[in-house]
Amino acid sequence: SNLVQAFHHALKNNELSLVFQPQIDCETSSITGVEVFSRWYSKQLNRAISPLVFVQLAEKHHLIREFSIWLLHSLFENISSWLKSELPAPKFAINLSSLNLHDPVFMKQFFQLLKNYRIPAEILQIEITEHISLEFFPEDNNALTQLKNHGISLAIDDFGTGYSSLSYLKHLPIDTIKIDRSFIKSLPNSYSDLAISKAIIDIGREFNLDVVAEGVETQAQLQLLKQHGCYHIQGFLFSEPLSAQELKDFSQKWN
Ligand code: G
Ligand code: G
Ligand code: MN
Ligand code: NA
Repeated sequence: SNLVQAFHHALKNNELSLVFQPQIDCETSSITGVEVFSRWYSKQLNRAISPLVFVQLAEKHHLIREFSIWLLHSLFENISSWLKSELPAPKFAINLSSLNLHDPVFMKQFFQLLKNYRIPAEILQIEITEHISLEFFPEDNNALTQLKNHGISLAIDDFGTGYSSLSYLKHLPIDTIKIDRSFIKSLPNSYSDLAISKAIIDIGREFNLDVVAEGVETQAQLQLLKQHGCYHIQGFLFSEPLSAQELKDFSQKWN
């Protein structure tokens, strides 16, 4: 289709870019991490296309390896430049497709790139969503264990929205869970969303996991989360996703 062709063109012609959303530690008032998102503005189509659309497209049309490799190159360039600056480096959290984790060629390239760019593995986190069934486990687990053994940390994105959250915790070497924006959105007014958010924070405490709240937009949400022991906050309240330069400026203000 038109869109597939345009995406192919985009991959070859540098139409994709990265943006970075800060994650703030409210206890120390510092940036502990950033989540990396991709952006695509197509010159041919004369509009921006959401990653929700083009990631699915890439998955469907066997372009997901090429896309995620592009992402790694672009990210590692950014990280290299960051490490040369005086600024303390945050953790960079990447969204990978589960197809990438099933792709041994991709995994091999990933570790090769890490080495070539001399990126310290500890600076990376991989976000996996739990919208994939547990049947994928034996294999996934393998890729995830490899990542973990290299020193890369693992986060479960959209925690609580899939159908196997607790099994994930039991079976995978997870470091971080992210409270999905859908549970934060109606705080502080929704009793059930508050109950769920509190339960997730408690699970984090029991399993000794880092808990990051996503999509925090208001002071009232922030206060409530802090009150219940969640101090790692990602959302428009602090910042929307930023360009690399904007992130450096933002970081300068916070450190
Ligand atoms: O900010 P936003 O509209 O970018 O993100 C929409 C969705 O697209 C989110 O669920 C996010 O996880 C996903 N997404 C954004 N960038 C990437 C990416 O680089 N890779 C993958 N796999 N998903 C992404
Ligand atoms: O990877 P994930 O599905 O969690 O992606 C999070 C999505 O939420 C991205 O599209 C990101 O741009 C968006 N987002 C991040 N913070 C906020 C926020 O505070 N409010 C809203 N409405 N969206 C947010
Ligand atoms: Mn994410
Ligand atoms: Na999420």
